[in-house]
Amino acid sequence: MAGAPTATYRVDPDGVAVISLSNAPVNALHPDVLRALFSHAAAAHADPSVRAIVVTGAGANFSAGFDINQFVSASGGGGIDGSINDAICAALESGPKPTVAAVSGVALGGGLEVAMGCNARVVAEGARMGLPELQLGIIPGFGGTQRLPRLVGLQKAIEMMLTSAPIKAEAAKKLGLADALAAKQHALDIAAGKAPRNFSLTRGDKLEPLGEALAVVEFARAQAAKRARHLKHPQLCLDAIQAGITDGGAAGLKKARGLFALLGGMGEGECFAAAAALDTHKALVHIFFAQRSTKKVRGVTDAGLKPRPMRVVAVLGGGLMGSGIATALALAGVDVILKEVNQQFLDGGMGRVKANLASRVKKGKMAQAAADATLARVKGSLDYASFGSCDMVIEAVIEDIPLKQRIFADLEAACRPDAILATNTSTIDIDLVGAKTRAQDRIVGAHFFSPAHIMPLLEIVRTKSTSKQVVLDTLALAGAIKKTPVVVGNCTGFAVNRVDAVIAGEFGMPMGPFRLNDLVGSDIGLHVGRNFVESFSERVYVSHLIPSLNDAKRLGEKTGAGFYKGIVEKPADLDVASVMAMGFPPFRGGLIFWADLVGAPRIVAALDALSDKFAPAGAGGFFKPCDYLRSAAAAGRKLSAGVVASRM
Ligand code: T1G
Repeated sequence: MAGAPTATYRVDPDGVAVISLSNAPVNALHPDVLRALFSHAAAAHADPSVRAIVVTGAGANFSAGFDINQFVSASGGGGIDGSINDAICAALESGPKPTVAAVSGVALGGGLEVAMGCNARVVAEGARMGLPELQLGIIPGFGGTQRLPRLVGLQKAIEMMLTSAPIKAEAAKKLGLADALAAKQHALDIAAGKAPRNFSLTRGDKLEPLGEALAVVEFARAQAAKRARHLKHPQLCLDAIQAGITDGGAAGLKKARGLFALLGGMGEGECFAAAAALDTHKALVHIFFAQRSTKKVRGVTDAGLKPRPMRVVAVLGGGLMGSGIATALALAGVDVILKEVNQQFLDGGMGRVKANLASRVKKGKMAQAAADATLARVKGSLDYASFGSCDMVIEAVIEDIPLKQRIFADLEAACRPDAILATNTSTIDIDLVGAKTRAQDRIVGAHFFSPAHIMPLLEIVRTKSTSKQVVLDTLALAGAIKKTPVVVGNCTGFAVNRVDAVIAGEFGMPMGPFRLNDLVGSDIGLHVGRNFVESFSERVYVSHLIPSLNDAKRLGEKTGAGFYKGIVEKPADLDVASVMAMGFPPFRGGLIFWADLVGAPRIVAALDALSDKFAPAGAGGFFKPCDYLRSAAAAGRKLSAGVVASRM
């Protein structure tokens, strides 16, 4: 059980005060942590027995930055009165005693800014440091726009802020962001005058001359605008950096009256507040938590079960999908058996895995030796002889029901009784795939998106029989191979989905027939169908599909299920899926979040207008807003408040 957010304090026998940021798991800077940090620092400065101060993090990490929950709860500074930057200056940078940050794990955002407020940084191997605030639609708010350029140079600092990418300990040392000695000794050396005491807010030795510095900022502005012309906050970040360059770091910061205050001129504070007021910020914070919430599945991750390690995973089929899945697994250190039906196909599959890894080497994402070691983890096979060693099998062969049924029956015989049997099908009912086995409880859908080693989403499809343990294990595997999982229910709509996708996407109709049916309602479909049968009996085929849907009360959106079901657990899952699989822009927060931001009334109005526009061509019905959308608009209700249906 994690303790309350705070910072602990002790003074060791050498007169070093150690302040430890404490808020498991990543020491996020909750206002209580900041308050404790500043008050302990004040105590240390006032204590004559203290010669130097070391700031560190409890556990494995220094700090992942400001507590992002505070943005959601809209409590803003959470009671910090707008003087965080003043407090960092007084408590860490320019108090009577020297301060050293001892960094391990991550120092991100506000965490790195606290570390930069200290007079030196000592960084452990494997540590990662960065300012990823722009990824949340805000800008560094605790002095990062002023201190980072002065520590690592303007160009590198801008790159780090605009890309949000962290750097590793070794690079930090090379750049001058880290000082390489042991923290305690370094603090004592500064106190004794044996090592320089750096004030990163005011030093200027790494900054280019004014004209050159402004040109660097201008270039970065053009680049940022080209990369994402919709986004304002990167320009706000550059505004803050520029203000610090023209007026000096202290002046740039002086105008900042704290994290969320709108007081002051064009300093970091104002730019922060301007960024924080944008919808982009709300959308990106939503996506941050939505991505993490997909890993929590009610009744599964809270059931007190432990995920079993997936050490050996077999992949059936070495085509584009199978080889991509094998690559993703091997990259995560999993031993892979890649099975094909003949040597020629197997050679092709292995070749594709090799090519995937070679492309990573070419892009500088991994060393050749690491690629060789990864490839060595993939063993080819033409039979099931070694399948007894598998913790899991992922089938990725062609979409053929009898073939898959045969394969799953073979797998049941070849694998241990506890092995997970997963299918990558995107179109076939998972229950049907496992119909010829007695292994339904360990059959699950593991739906990757192509190319599987690159696309970040993994849809985990559970049937009514899939056990909690199997869902949990597959969730854990998704984490291990760095995929964002979304757990969805099994639905025969997969096939329907495909037909709709072909007609709507490739053929160009705005909406597929099954989707349209769900929008209009199967009851209407039945009524219209009967009219057709009566009037044009020789020209229609009498299908039992629509009457069956009516019998099952699957009338479409009005009853929450039609051809399609509601198959996701929460609206945020749809947001994550739309961002990860459809390329929906993350800064808009995902499909449902965006719709709520825009508001149901605006969407209804736009759809009505389209409906009117296309009515003369007989296509008005395609755009007619459904009852759910209309009722949400009329009641001023959020769409996410009642979303149950997924129609990706
Ligand atoms: N605040 C609150 N919770 C956080 C958090 C944060 N900053 N960072 C992580 N968590 C939670 C996360 O929700 C999850 O919770 C758990 O920690 C583990 O995270 C003033 C304003 C640190 C690299 O943007 O990049 O400082 O789901 O599952 O893969 O200028 O989390 O378990 O309940 O992601 O090992 C800037 C965000 C803040 C860093 C760890 N900082 N975090 O990754 O585990 S704004 C960031 C991360 C700021 C200042 C500004 C990653 C991580 P739960 P996880 P992980």
